[in-house]
Amino acid sequence: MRAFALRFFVLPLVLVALGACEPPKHQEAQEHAAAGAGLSDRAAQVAAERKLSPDDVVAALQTFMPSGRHDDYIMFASGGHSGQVFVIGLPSMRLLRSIGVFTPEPWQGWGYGSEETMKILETGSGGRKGLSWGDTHHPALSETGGAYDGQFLFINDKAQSRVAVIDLRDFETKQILKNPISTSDHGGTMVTPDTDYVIEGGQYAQPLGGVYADIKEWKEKYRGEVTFWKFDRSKGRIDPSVSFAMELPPYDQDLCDAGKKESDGWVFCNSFNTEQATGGVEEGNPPLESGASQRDMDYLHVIDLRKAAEVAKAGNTVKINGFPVIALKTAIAEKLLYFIPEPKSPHGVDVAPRGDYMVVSGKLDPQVTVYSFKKMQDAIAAGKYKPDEYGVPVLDFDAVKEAQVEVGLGPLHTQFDNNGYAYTSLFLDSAVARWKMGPPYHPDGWKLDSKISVHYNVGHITVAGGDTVEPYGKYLVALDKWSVDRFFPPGPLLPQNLQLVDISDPARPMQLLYDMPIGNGEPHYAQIVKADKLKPFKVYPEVGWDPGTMAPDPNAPVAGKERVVRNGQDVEVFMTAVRSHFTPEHVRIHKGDRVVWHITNLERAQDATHGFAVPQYNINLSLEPGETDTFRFTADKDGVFTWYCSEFCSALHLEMAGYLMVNPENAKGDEGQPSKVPTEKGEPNKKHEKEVRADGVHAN
Ligand code: RUQ
Ligand code: CUA
Repeated sequence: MRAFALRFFVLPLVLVALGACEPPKHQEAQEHAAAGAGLSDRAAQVAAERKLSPDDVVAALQTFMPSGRHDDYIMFASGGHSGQVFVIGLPSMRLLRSIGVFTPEPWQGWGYGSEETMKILETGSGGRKGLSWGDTHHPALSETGGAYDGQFLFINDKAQSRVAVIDLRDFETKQILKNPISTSDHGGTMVTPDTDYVIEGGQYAQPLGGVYADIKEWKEKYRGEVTFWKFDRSKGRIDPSVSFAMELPPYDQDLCDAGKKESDGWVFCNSFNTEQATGGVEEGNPPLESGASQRDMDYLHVIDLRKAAEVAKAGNTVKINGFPVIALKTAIAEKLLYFIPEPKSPHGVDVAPRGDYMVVSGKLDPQVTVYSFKKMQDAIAAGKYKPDEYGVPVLDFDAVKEAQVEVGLGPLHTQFDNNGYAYTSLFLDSAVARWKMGPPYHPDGWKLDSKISVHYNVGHITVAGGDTVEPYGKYLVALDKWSVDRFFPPGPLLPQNLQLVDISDPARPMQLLYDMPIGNGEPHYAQIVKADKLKPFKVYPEVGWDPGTMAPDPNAPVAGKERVVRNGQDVEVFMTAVRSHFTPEHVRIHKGDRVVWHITNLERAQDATHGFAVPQYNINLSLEPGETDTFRFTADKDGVFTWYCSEFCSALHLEMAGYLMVNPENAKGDEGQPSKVPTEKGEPNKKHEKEVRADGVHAN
């Protein structure tokens, strides 16, 4: 390793001081060393004091960000059980944001009063009260032509079978959809190359539609499924009215991936329990995990999505909970679904950048299996298949297999770089294998190149752009489920570990650069996009902006027209916020009043966010510059509630407060308000009550 570090010409003085090398050989190196001479003594001293190896020093130099310098890459990582999405800069591995998605998040005012967010969370719960967590697995950036376009992000919740849409103009969740037919998902979210569809594959087979059937009726009544959500890019929402699902046999489906380029229009999903084991040791059955690992082969599901969409559009579906589902027998009759044997409890299926190969890893098989899309098509055309027990045509393994590469123990997930290499995580080995792709990527491929240890129990890995048609390469992040000895143990529950690995030059060994502990498990998958692909708002484009409609709110409170309007027991407050003042500062209401309260943040300066916290009413808003937000409550507790700005926005931030006085006596009509704040009588303004359909799509 030292020889490699030595080639790094910015370091010679450091390395000399470390006693690690001969003097720099090249003139160029000497000039660079001279440029850094002022710091080198001290740097060498620090390196020695901190017992840093030459590799450590290189890693530090590759990841350190001087204050104010921005990261080149942005990683969107699943927040696991937090139900959020983490936004992390690379190469520094600094956490930039946790986007509230399935779980309330108070700092962002996500689910703490803000009407928009409450409605998204409520409709996204599919009518179940009190669902306040999500198990996020797979973030998926929107794509155009198979490459990340930086516009939207999707993510699934395995626990409740849900899919969310995040708009990357403001990094806020805009929609959550409860899957109408399944109770758990896993093969989502993955997008088709132009984001026409967001794929959400199921996980554990169950009676579709959430109905009851005893597990003894498995073969008759339990089913798998995959849902194809149609994305309407112009609206920035999934449109459930043109989405559909496909019924699958009750083989627990696992991950999916969308075809691209030559395989565009096809979808590939794994399964891992073609044994149809159900567990039930207490009833004399084998335990689920061993029952599900009996067969040598499970099935890769190969789905003709384009044709399936036509079948769904023609109405050749059954309705389950009102949602169109292509029945299994229709899928077979219409030639929409094929199976391919895949070895031993597969987990990941990943489509190569040109769309020509599908790489599958069997957790209990030390090799990855590479299938050729062309061979699949040939086998389908030649009619070379036999039906499985549900009548699904099974293609011949040897006819469609391109290669198998022995990579190590417990292979899970594969990603690709820009040099024709593939990377596979090895859960049991706690390592990442780099292997060379075969033709047309490399004439002499399909072989293992090298491995790097990771710490520990790696699940997914992600390469920058590594699941697109044009991987950027350069960095790989291993998402490790265990960290064991890597960090100070904050009790018996340890952080998980995101490890940054340099893969920029296939001629150099992969090099570990950084360990990022993350105290919110389990990170599952992540995607890395170039930062310059993202064009987030600096402030909302206009004052009075409604992030729900991504347009100005016609009823937004306006400076100079702040007021409190009462109509019987209905009170509507129009408030503005600006450093360091809320207008009005006093609001007098009565117990039992129904209150609708709007606030506009008038600020135009970047980062001039105000909060709005009301004690006892569980309200905390985050009002970003220009934003208008609305909350509602019934005044069921009387007393005086000092609201305050919950962002330290200015020197007089603590003075940015006001008083909500809730009189215990019921309202008798118009109540006195401070004279500067006109009080009107009249109809409460209904227009702002944005209609939200049950599926979370705005009707207006
Ligand atoms: S996975 S267990 Cu993506 Cu490996 Cu969810
Ligand atoms: Cu506004 Cu603190």
